[in-house]
Amino acid sequence: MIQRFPENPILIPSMLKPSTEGLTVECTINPGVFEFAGKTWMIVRVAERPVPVVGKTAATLFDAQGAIRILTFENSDPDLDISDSRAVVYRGVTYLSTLSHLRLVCSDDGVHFHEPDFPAIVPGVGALETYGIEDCRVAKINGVYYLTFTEVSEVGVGVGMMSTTDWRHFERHGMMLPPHNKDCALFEEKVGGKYWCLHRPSGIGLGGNFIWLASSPDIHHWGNHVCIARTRAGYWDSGRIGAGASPIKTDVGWLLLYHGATESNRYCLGAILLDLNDPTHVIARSDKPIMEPQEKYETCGFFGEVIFTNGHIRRGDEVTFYYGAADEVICGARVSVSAVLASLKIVR
Ligand code: MAN
Repeated sequence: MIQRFPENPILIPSMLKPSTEGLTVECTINPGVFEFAGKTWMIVRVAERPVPVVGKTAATLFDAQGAIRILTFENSDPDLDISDSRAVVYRGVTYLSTLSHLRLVCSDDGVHFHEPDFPAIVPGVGALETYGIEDCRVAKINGVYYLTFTEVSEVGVGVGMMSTTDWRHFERHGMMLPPHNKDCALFEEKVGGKYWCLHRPSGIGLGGNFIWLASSPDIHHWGNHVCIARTRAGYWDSGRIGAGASPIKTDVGWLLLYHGATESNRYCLGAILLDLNDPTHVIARSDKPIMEPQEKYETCGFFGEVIFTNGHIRRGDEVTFYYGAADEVICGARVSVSAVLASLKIVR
């Protein structure tokens, strides 16, 4: 069903310069995707860390003044836990092993990307983004591009929003959904006179990592939250699920591509079909993944066995989607909307 680009991976860390001297680009992943000024653009999550030193582990963050601060730990220290490559845990406090910002790249053919000729770095700013910003979704609504992304800091992981019309000036709208929340995708048009978004709060104790839906009269104030999809024990999406990019409008409903992971963090892609007029109603869902980590660039890397999409371009029946592979590189693939729809199983 899925045609991966033969050129994969299409963006790798060595293709981008670090944002600051002394850092290396470790991962270029999870891009938001949009069309602007006749080109295809990706707003890429660029994860950086200090140039590694043998026997030591570093954690990187912004301080309150926005300057980069580096904490260094001895690998032999028994209080240090680096068993998950994405995190550095020291005496029970979790830091991230990399610090992410967002960066724009553009392309004439949707396959070969380069940095534009204007400053294209969107950094984390302020107290709620001291550990960086990640995994941006882009929705175009009435000529305005809305960016929803993960804001990370020591007080938690939440969803931030900004908007732009020219990709040079950004209006920051602050934290839209408080911790713990990520994977927020806006619908690109109103349904029933309201704005809608999918999001992924994490339950503590009761609940889990499920997909929720909310609505808003003005795109800034969100309410009427409902849980529309849960993880499924024994399935490929048993551990956590989260929305991809904006749902795709079809004649039979809103088609959402989503990621599902097992408890052991193997990330696959599936789809959910929502009612056109009442998106709180789930019509159908993938029983089996529509795509699994399979190529070497998906199974091996910074954090292997991961495919994660949050950006696509739709042309008629074809969706070209872009995805982070093994939390290290960006790849592209094409899929037919009708083939995905035909693969779904009706939910009773
Ligand atoms: C998880 C992973 C990391 C990410 C943090 C914070 O640990 O997805 O890549 O940096 O969450 O969002």
